[in-house]
Amino acid sequence: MKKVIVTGVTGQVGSYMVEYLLKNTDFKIFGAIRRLSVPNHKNIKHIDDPRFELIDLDLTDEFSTFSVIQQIKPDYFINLAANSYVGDSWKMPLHHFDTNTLGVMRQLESIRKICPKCRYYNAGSSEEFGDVAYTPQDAKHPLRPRSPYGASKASARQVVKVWRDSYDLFAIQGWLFNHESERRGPEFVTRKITKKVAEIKKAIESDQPFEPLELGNMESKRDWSHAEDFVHGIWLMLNQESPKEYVLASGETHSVKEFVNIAFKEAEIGDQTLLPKLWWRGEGKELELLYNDTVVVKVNPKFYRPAEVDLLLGDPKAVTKELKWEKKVDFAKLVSRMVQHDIKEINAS
Ligand code: F7E
Repeated sequence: MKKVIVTGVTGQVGSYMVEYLLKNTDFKIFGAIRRLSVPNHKNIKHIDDPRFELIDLDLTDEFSTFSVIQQIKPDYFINLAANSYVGDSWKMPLHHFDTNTLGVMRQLESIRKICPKCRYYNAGSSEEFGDVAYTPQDAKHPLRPRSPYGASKASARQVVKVWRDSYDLFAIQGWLFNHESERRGPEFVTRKITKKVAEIKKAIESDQPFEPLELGNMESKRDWSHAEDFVHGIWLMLNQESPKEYVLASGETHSVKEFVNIAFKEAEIGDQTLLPKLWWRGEGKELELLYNDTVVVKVNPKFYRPAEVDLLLGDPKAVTKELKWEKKVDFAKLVSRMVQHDIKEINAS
């Protein structure tokens, strides 16, 4: 039986990857988790299959990386674990590099010594493109990161390339543009919005007071997909004849403000034209969204970043043409799924 190690299985992409592999292969899947004092297994607790086993692996620990790879000798290694919150990367840049860059080097060093035939994927990021030189961004776009997180992923890309070229490994780092879901962590803007929209809806309906949603830069634009669509793309990349890196993206870009608009609409809170009315006032750091006369969204400058990536729009043409990958969930459907999930969750609590 072939063996796959997937890191980051408690996260959204990792948990979807495990479900995908259980459904589409007959391989044994080892889900690597990092020991936490308060474990968070919410995204994987429903997975009950003898072909799925949890193992301990900390990306910052060379010894645990080496011994896990030596013990399992995997056929595939899918590295979806990372320190992934861009906003925090200015606060702990060294930790981002240790996990996201050196962590990759630790894995590749072990793989080349123990099981050089193992196929390796590391999650790349559109944050590597950063201060973009042209739009849409494809695999030829230069690396111009704007955050320590982006720099850590761009450096990991060079590590993957050097190990691939030097030791003839099947090692790739495909680019993932933003990917969201009902399993997304609440620190990321999409889930922060959908959770709060559900909370505001409940408060309005039960005539209770509520605090407004506080956001940073609402003008920034992102190319958002559903995380579940990307796991298929990652698997296609890993199973090509020779290692080639692709961009996975929806090919649409929307501002944070647009996301907010659609989320409120999906929750049926107010309307842009009818009463009760939902309307925008001001701009930049003064921008706010009102429901009749009540502020429901406002800016808190603490959520602005020291340097922003203003616009990201990925070009998925190559992966669509060469690997036949296609997205199934578009932007409207993504927002709808997340909002409806959070309304259900808050009503059940
Ligand atoms: O921010 C703006 C923020 O934190 C999106 C990670 O998965 O995707 C993700 O990185 C945008 C930014 O994701 C708030 O300034 C406004 O422009 O949801 P985010 P991200 O930084 O794009 C890439 C592909 C990755 O690789 C990363 O690991 O939204 N924004 N107001 C805000 N962002 C947050 N988090 N919170 C706010 O209040």
